[in-house]
Amino acid sequence: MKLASAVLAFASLLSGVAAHYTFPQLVVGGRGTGAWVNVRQTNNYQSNGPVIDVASQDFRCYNSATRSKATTATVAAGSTIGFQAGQAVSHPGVLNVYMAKAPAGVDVANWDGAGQVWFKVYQISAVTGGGAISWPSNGQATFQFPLPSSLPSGQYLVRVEHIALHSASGFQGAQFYISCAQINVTGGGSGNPGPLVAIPGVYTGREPGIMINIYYPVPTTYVQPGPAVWRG
Ligand SMILES: *[C@@H]1O[C@H](CO)[C@@H](O)[C@H](O)[C@H]1NC(C)=O
Ligand SMILES: [Cu+2]
Repeated sequence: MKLASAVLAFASLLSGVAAHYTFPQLVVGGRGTGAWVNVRQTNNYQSNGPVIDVASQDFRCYNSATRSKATTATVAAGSTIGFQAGQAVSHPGVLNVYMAKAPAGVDVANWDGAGQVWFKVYQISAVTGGGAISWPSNGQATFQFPLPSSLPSGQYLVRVEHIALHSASGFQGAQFYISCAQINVTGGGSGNPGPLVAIPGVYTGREPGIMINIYYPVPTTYVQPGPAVWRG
């Protein structure tokens, strides 16, 4: 009996770990560019565990332990890029992608993304209605989105964030799965991306879309965390 419950507890621990995920690949031209090639290797590259504290420095690129840099991929403004997860996203939740332009004369490989410099370029929210809420990002492994053609040329960090909400009814219950890629945008325009936010800083952790019980009562609306998407 004791052994059986220990086995069960261990099995549920394993399934909990297996349910986690990372985003190790940038997608360019519809193809993954290899794990941790254009994406900075994150601290959780083996554990797949999430970030919980939205105020920590690791909330930006989650690489304080690896201190990793990546190779910078060259992509055209107006083209479609994306991220590929190591295994399909396996928690109900929502996705955001933020970008930040490295200051003039600074190689993005040597830049940490500090300051009020991030804008949102893509999101996948929840769908509500008919007494139900659904999570279109759940079960997907690849997330692709267009770069606006008016995006200025230059080097950028691109940060993906999946917010898992399966146990988010209390403060710091939401789980953030994060990584940052490096891109060099060519053929860009003269757009003015915004609104700009700092990361960390963009969230308190108490937003209605972050501290939320998704099961009961079933939410009738959902407020996507963060600023509006900049569409160029
Ligand atoms: C970015 O692209 C420009 C234009 O092709 C090129 O001159 C520059 O060397 C590239 N920089 C990096 C870091 O890839
Ligand atoms: Cu998990």
